[in-house]
Amino acid sequence: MKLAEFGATPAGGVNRLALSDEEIAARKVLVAWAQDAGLKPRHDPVANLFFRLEGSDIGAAPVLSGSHIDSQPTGGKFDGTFGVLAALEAVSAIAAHGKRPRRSIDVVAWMNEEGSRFSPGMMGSEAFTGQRPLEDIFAVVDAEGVAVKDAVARVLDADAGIASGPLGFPVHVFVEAHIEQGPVLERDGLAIGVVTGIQGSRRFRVTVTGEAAHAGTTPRGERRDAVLAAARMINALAGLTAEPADVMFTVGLLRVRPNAPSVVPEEAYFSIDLRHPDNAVLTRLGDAIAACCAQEKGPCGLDVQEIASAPSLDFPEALRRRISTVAERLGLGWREIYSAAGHDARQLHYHCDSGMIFVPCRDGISHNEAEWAEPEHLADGARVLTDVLWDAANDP
Ligand code: HGY
Ligand code: MN
Ligand code: MN
Repeated sequence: MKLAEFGATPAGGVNRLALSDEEIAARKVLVAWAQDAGLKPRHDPVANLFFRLEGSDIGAAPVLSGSHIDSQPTGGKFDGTFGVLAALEAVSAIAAHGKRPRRSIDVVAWMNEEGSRFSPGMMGSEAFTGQRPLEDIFAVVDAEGVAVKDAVARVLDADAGIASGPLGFPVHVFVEAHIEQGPVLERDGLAIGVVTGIQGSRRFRVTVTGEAAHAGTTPRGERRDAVLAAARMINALAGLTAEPADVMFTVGLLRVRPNAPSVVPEEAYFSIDLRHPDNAVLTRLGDAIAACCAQEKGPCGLDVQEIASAPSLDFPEALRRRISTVAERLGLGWREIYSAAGHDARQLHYHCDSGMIFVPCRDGISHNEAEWAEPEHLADGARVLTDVLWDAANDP
């Protein structure tokens, strides 16, 4: 609730975009809470933020747990934030009981998971795991032309007095707690979701180039209307991706230039977010997108860029079992569940054994200001996370 004050919207949601002033203010509160708990804060060159509970064997690869505190523009209080605060709560509780694990435990808030201000998302975890070169990440600009490189420098400056750490280090196990962002756990009346994997996704940006012209005087045959062409493309893409029924196709961003009512649009720029659990389906449909757009372009120019591609994955069985064993031990109802939403754990999966713990959220609503989760569900998730982190931090 306190963190939700940073970027709070009148409708009760959160607008705390990556590397924004709101996120800088929220980081300061996180650091203060961590220091109160006796943890050591540090950041890395892409402004990932870490809080460490030092273990007795400081040479052993640490356990890592966390998520993100950046939000969508009309985001909720819990997406990402729960995972960071549950990890902070877990480590604070361990420290408060004077218990010292063998392996250090690091809490992490990843930079720019959501990818709305700077696309694509998951930049912090991609840089940490070496999945995307730092210069590519730093070169991305937002709609105002601000580059990630400059926005990161500003955040690092604002992190007054925080130690700097390396970009990437060996990790024993990564665990991310997150609200489900779907209706299954609530429908089944279960407290814990043991996440089996994450569906694959491919993201594109399409630029349709027409010609600005007078809306009243320009004859139809002479028009190069970028919006009419984009509309035909989006409609055709919806048809292309209509089957199988569980293909997720979203055009969430559409920018028109000059975006003036009496000017035939000279440019339409739109996003494509395509997701499916079967990599073969994702390959077949994703590879057909450019041709599908080209068929509808008419007299306009067309540029289709794929900006991110991540195959569907299954988390390791042993870590899933570790989570379900803890849920059993705590007497909490659980089930296995597949993640339709993307998470930083998808990047860590290629770096170390990774897993996720879901808790229910009301009506499965997320990426919406009405997002809500019950305190006792959040507490149950944090309890499972605490035991999982403690167990893993004492692995030989
Ligand atoms: O889009 C996603 O799946 C994530 O919530 N950013
Ligand atoms: Mn999230
Ligand atoms: Mn999200």
